[in-house]
Amino acid sequence: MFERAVAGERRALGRLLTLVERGGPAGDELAEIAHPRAGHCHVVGLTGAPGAGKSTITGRLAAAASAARADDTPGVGVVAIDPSSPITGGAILGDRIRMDEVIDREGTFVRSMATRGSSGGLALAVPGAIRVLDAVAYDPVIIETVGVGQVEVDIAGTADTTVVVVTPGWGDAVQANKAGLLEVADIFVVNKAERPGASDARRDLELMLDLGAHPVEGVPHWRAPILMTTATDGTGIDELWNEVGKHRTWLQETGELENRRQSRDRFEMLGRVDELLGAVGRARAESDHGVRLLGEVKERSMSPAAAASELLNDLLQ
Ligand SMILES: Nc1nc2c(ncn2[C@@H]2O[C@H](COP(=O)(O)OP(=O)(O)OP(=O)(O)O)[C@@H](O)[C@H]2O)c(=O)[nH]1
Ligand SMILES: [Mg+2]
Repeated sequence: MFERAVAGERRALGRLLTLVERGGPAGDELAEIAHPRAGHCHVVGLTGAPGAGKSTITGRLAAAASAARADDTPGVGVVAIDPSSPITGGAILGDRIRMDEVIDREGTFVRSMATRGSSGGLALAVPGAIRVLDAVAYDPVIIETVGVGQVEVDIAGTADTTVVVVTPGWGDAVQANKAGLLEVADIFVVNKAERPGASDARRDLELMLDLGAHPVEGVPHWRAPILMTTATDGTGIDELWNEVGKHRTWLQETGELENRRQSRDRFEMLGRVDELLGAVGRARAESDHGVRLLGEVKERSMSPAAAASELLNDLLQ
């Protein structure tokens, strides 16, 4: 199936991404196959408040990127993380429709992933999806997440280039700051820039950047540029794409790219460690030993923390 996806079969690629989402042995086997062939694509994370225009921007960016692609490459991969539950799955469809209006179908592969309340699953599924798209030569890969929870911010923050989208209006920039988005932003976009208050939003961001900027000597510093876009009609999208390219070059020239990739690998490996250790712990909690320890906690002769250490004692040496 992997070879068929490499040969350009979109259905095969879709099925591979389903395997990634499901996890388990097939997902792991796929990672073994894909990992040696990955590592080439530029990962762009796009994040911001609900309704800021992320999907519209993503569609436009993907169109700009796929127009610039070489003939022998498949184009742009898009992973849209949908924070809604599977029950209210309508939002996934909504994303599709908004993106479909602007997307170049030939040169773009769009995949929605639902969080389904399992942040751990998502933290593993996203790097897995990037790896597969990368291995079958999609470049760039754009990840859209709603920047509301820590996991979403973490995911956006593991991209090579993170774009934070805000809109004009009271406090949007301040909210982005509170959510920890300012620190992870490589590029800011004030979208819906045709609306009143757009230049105020830009000024707020400039101020916050000034306050937060502490360039350290000897450490490469990138000051996040602030771009104005009207995604609905495409204004400013070429400039945004251009800025993503500049950031990519900067990452390569300063060695920051290597650093980021390493932290992405680390993020994924540690996510896996959590998962594996958690599984071991849960299995042991069901054993006689685990039940006995839980009894001690109930009798208050042992704290839950001490019981957990005891349960994993041999692993913690
Ligand atoms: N006026 C105006 N509306 C815009 C602009 N960009 C997007 N919109 C509209 O804003 C709404 C939300 O756009 P989306 O692209 O779905 O925003 P999103 O951030 O992906 O939304 P979620 O994924 O639901 O968080 C849609 O109705 C868009 O048409 C813009 O530049 N100006
Ligand atoms: Mg969206």
